[in-house]
Amino acid sequence: MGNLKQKFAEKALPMADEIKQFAKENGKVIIGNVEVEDVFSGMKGITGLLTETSLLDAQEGIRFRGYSIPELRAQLPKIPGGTEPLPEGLFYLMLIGDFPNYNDVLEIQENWRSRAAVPAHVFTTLDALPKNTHPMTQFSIAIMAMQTESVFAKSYQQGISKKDYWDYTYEDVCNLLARLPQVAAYIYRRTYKDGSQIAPDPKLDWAANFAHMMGYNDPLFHKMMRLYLTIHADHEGGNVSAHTTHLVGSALSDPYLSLAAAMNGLAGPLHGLANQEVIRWILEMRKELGGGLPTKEQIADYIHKTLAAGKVVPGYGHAVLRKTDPRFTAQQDFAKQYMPDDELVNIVWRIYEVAPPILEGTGKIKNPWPNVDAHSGALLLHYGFTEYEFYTVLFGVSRALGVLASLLWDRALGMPIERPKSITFDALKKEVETLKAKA
Ligand code: NMX
Ligand code: MLT
Repeated sequence: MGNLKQKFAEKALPMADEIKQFAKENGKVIIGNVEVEDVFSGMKGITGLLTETSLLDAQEGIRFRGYSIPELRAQLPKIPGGTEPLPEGLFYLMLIGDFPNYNDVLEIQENWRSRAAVPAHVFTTLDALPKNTHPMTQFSIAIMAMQTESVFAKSYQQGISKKDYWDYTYEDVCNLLARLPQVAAYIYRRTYKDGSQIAPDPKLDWAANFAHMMGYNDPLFHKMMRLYLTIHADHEGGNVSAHTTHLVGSALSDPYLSLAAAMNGLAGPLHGLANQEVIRWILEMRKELGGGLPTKEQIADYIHKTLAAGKVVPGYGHAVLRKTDPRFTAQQDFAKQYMPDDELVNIVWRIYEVAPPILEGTGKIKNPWPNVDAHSGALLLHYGFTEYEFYTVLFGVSRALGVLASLLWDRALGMPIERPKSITFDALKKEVETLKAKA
């Protein structure tokens, strides 16, 4: 058994027993109320999931195993002389709970390199799709095509014990993480670069190799990708992609089936697709205004126009956060260092000055502040990565780290099938009447 797998088993398996005991002793303790409004607001007020990999605070933002984004940037291992974290190290942190050292990260890189061969039929499947198929659709189809390789699905058919589910899941999770960059790069090159493919470079780390296979070899782009793939990895368990992975996985659907479902959720414009929508929105605004850096008044007018048309301002708002997303701030920090004069970056920063008071002024938007998607496209465009319909695939490759780590936790902790109660409107009205009469 590899080092990481062994360490994970030592960490997670005793916790499964602890959880059983905890649930037995505390199962009836009330930790929250369900209110009628929760039924109509996407269950946001209900705590109903256990997720170990990260925890979100509405004011402070995300913490991965207790560590904030600035702490990850400071403390996760980096390439020699590097300044941004290696996302492989974050995967270790999400599984083990402690920071890895550089050798731990090298070991993960070596392990994933040994698993990286993508079966040929995945490429054949992709080649059968029209080139104008949205990259997220291609990505999801490719993950489904890879499901032929599921160690979990094959082993389950042969008959395995519940206590070993996590072991086979681990194999699928690492195979997927090893292969996703090449699959994504293949989609990028077939869609936008006449299909000429670039072989992986075994000397490079996971993020840099991904960038290299897409055709980007600027060391600063590699640096940016390490940051990008770290900060998009996880956002506790209730967001659409994480929750979908958990929900589909709870039926013992294997990691391929679960991740493909999650990517379909990430492809929605209110979730991960917002990163493409932000750039589309900014480029349309700039075109309409004749190019250049718009004034604050022009941006304000464009925001009012967007709202008046009944559309959302992409990159702003959040289901949980009530402050500027620290993932936005991390990207802004990077941009201040490496591209302070970039025009598009300056538009993003100017929108940040103008949008919050306008959104707040509507009186209904709970969070007027920017989220992760408000900044990411401008960083990519700076390096000539113009194909914004691909941006959500980059988010997806990163998000796979978090949701697959969580799925592995689910298997190790023996989490059951998920099945929340639903109710008809009539039944809800009757229940409310009865409760009111009793009160
Ligand atoms: N622009 C315009 N209207 C908004 C925005 C926005 N950025 N954010 C929220 N609203 C509206 C929302 O549509 C709802 O309107 P209505 O009552 O007419 O249905 C109202 O404000 C209340 O919504 P909230 O409770 O503030 O937000 P909710 O939790 O429902 O939704 C988002 C959260 C993130 C879906 C929402 O803020 C949004 O649509 N933002 C724009 C899209 C976006 O950037 N998504 C990316 C999220 C991060 N990610 O990567 O997943
Ligand atoms: C995410 O990264 O998943 C988004 O910020 C959405 C969320 O947390 O609900």
